[in-house]
Amino acid sequence: MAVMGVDSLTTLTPLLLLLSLFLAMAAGNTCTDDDEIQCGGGEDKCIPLRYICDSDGDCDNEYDEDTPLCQVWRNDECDKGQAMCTRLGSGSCISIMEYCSMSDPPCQGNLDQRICQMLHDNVVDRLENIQITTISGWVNNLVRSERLGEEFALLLNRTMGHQSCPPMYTLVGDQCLSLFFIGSVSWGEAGAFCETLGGELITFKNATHYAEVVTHLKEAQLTSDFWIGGRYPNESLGWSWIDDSPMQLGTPYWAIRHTGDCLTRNVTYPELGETREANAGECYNYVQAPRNYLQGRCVSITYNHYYYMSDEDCLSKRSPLCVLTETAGTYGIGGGGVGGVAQLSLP
Ligand SMILES: [Ca+2]
Repeated sequence: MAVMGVDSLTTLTPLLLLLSLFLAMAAGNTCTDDDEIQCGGGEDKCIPLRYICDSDGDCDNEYDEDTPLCQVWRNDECDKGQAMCTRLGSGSCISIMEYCSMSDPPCQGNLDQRICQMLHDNVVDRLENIQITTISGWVNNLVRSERLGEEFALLLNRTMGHQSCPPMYTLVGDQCLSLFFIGSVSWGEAGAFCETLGGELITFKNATHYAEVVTHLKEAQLTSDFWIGGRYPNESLGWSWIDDSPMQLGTPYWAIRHTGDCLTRNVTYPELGETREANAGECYNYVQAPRNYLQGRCVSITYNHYYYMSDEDCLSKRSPLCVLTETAGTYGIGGGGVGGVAQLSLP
């Protein structure tokens, strides 16, 4: 029998210590074993799934023995840790883990979906604290589409309904706007669409007005691109609003674009009749929209450009951003929210 000498033991001990420290660190935070789940509540400890509701507090916070959680975990239909799964015309008790991961088709059954969320998050929590946040494989497409419907209704309410505005419009500042993010059309079609709603594509009166609308888009958490009432009809009008008044160019309205080219910029001093390169010919990698050479003759505010204005191809498809132009009238009856009521009063 080989006996390890004293010398080799003393060399080995620090290595073993280091190794065990490494293993301990690796076990922290996330559980590497598929059959394990983290304790939660700030505890890094991982416990085997079978320790959930085994009447023994394994997590220091004892979330693994939470009474409401265990009522679900130990259900009447099946053994502890199992749930009745009905799919493809037959039902059987399977482990909760399997139940939650089953898809195409998913299990039909009475298991509280918060359990599946907990397993998905891989963190034990008290049942009342679990929020269903994930749309994943264990939710069928019906549930998924219903969830999308709820989000859609929420967005519609934020963008196309207000008691002070007619249907399809919401109040932003002192104007009724329609942020028709659900459809996208060419610039000309967008204008026609606004007209059918008693409005026109929006024109910005000044920087404050512009900031107000952009802030609303951000708050409504929209991610669409919108057509506004600016375009380049010909050289004599240049960039102008649909009433032919000139659009102000530059900051704070227009987007900047990065360019691979290194470009110098000119400054002009009309009093001196002089134009020269800015900052002694220093070169810059950004240009500001609209382009000098016309690629797009229509003005859009895009999500890509954080809703700064940019010149875009008039045939590209974007959502209409309409402003109500009718100044009087009574709209709808009763209610509120989408299609809501009210005497319309605009300045
Ligand atoms: Ca336990």
